[in-house]
Amino acid sequence: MLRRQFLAAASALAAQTPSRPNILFAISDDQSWLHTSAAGDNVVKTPNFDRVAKAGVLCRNSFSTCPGCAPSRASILTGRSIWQLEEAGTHASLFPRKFAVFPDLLREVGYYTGLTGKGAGPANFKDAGWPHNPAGPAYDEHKRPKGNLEVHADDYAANFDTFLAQRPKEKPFFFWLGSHEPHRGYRPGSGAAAGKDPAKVRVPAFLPDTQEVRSDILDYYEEIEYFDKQLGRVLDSLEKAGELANTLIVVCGDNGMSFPRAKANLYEYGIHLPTAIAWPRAIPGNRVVDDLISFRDFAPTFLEAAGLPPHKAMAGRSLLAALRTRRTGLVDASRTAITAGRERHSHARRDNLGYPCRALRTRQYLYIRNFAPDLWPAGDPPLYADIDNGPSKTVVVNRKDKYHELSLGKRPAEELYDIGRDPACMENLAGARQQVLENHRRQLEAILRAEGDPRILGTGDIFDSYPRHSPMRPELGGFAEQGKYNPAYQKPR
Ligand SMILES: [Ca+2]
Repeated sequence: MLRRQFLAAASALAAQTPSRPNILFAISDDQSWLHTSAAGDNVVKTPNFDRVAKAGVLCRNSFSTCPGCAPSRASILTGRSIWQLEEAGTHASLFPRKFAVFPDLLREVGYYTGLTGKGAGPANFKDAGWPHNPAGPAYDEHKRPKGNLEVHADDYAANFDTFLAQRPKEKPFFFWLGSHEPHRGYRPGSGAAAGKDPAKVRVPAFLPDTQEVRSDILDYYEEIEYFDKQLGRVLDSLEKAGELANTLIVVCGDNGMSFPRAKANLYEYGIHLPTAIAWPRAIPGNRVVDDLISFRDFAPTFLEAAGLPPHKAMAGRSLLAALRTRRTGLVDASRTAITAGRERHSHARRDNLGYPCRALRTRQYLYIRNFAPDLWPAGDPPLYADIDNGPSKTVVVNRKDKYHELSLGKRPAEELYDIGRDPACMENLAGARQQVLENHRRQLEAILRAEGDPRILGTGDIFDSYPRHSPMRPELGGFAEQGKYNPAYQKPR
């Protein structure tokens, strides 16, 4: 009934919106907020991210709801947080068909939709009954050599051109450009080989400052630049087709950089991501906005731009009103906090357990609640499989010092960081600022309760029962059966 009412209202509204915009959603894979030229990095070159930010808005405080690929993407598609997504709140699990995703809603009111590269996932859509990736039908024909080692990658821009040529001209379109970059693996030394200077890299404080780590960061930058060049060609195609002015463009990532204590962690480098938004016809450009924005706000924003009513199942709030103003800095006074969380990421612990935690980020502080502090946050030793393998991980694992402890050691039940002073999240102030801690704890609990998070309601083990549909690691012991519910944690719904 809800669905029928929504569609009836949607069609009526959509019919009254004659110049509905096209929507281009360009998402990189594993990129932290500081790593664009627009954010002030002097080594990585992202002229096309910057071009979107200049044409529109650079959102400097924009956060994914999860520091891992699949739950973050499911959250973007549904406008919900990971604790509202059942299996889709964990990595490489099912994506239940019952959840409404914005590309489908757009298609139902006349949008032509398509996808290249990485959409939702990794997740099992087929067994859940989806006809294709929830992000859209795939346009994935073209590959191209990437960089000096001739590694082949998707030519997203060529795929976009195919999509553009095939679209019915009378329809607005939605296109999801899901770059596989800068996800690992990298070609070791590719950044330096391309002429990038390791001496200029700013190494985050939680990583040891070694030549291996600097070189690894340069390789990561090289991958970001591949995404940016592809984005540039897509923008050129839009311009050539005369569609640039009436296209709402969002460029962002899905979770933070694939380095220890970043991706798969609720720290700043795990959830604070780049975001640039433009729509030349409707959004005044050349602005920087500092509101706290959640990636679950994108879906409601797209629906509003397309003339649709708010969707009741979506927890995010449209950004459109704030984007349409000419204001900079703090625009919407009500955006005082965002939330994020994680459950299972890789198969990294005995019995396929996750590392359950939730975070509240306010303008000054980041509060983290670790629900199972007895577990290993990066995965059981010696694999630490919640960190993707690479040179920086090897360095951190092999050192037996504070860097090892920061990334791999167990963590207390509560953490609190003063982000203005400590964006690398080095000094836990949970014991030192009691009042701030209590305020944040209370605020987070209230939000999670209101949103029905099983983890705060005492039934969070359900997340550990969900099947993993990607390969598992028998060397971790315990329950490790791919595609099966974990009998030890199976709870009735
Ligand atoms: Ca990712």
